[in-house]
Amino acid sequence: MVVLSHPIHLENIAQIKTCKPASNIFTEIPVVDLSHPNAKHLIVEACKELGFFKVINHGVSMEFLTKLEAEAVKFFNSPQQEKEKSGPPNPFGYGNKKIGINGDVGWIEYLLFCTNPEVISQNANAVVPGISETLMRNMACEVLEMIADELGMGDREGLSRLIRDEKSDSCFRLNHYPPCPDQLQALSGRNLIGFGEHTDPQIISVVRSNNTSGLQICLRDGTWVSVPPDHTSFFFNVGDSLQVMTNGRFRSVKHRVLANSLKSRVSMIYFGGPPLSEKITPLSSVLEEGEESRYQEFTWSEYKKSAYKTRLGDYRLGLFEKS
Ligand code: GA4
Repeated sequence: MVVLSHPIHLENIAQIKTCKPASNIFTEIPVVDLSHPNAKHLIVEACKELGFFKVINHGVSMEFLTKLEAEAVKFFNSPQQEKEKSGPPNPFGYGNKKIGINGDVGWIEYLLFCTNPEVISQNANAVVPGISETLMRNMACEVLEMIADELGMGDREGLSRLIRDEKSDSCFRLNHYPPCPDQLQALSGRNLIGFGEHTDPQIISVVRSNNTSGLQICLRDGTWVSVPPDHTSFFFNVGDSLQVMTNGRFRSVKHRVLANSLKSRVSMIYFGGPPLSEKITPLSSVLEEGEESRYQEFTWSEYKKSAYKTRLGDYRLGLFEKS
């Protein structure tokens, strides 16, 4: 268990939404063994059905993952004033409870940074030694290459190139969800929302967390289910851009995080985004003859600008759907 020695203060707690403690544990998360010959097929099936899957046999040692986690814990354990030096997040930097700029709040503190060298100067302070996005970007590329293969794109690197590109607009975040305060749990029997429901705007996201539960995904029928944590694996979710690139065949999964009543949750996430000027439009290899795009054409820059004007739970793709 991760022990963080600086509990977060209780101010503004009333603004944070609550939710019944997780009960619906989902045992059917698709598990993809990256070394298995059938992996690419399983990935594509999971992207269509759930927009979410877990990757095992990824080749990253537990020793390395433990080291990364320790760096993140060290950062969150440092004095509040030190952390604040990397904030506020506009949009990159250290944030505490406030998410985005449109009024969302959660039981969370985080560090958000951009991985594009052209933007890095804007968040020079927001760097944790030893933490780099390379590992998770490489894994995202491997998975995108399998997807491209399975979708018959011809060019195996057609998708991964978008996030390998030096102009790729990807970002990385470290999250710390402190335990839900006893007072609140006892009074209402409810958990605080750590990160409210949302979909990720980018192409694909890779998540690694410690062994604390909290992540939930929304199934097709609208049921919220809890994802059993697994600190040895990586979880992947489809983002809005990949949903558009597959003309709605892949599902950008709605997800959220509930605070755990007993333990801290620490996670790190890589959000693979394309260059700003990239047109987000359905891949010709997925379209059937005569099939039209369900979305108006837009660039990643246009989508991102529009996304940053929304609240977390808004349906961001709605503005770009053809009527
Ligand atoms: C959700 C996915 C990523 O965490 C993120 C988030 C971003 C932020 O935290 O600043 C956003 C959110 C995310 C979507 C809508 C806007 C922007 C907060 C928010 C209310 C870094 C991202 O790219 O989009």
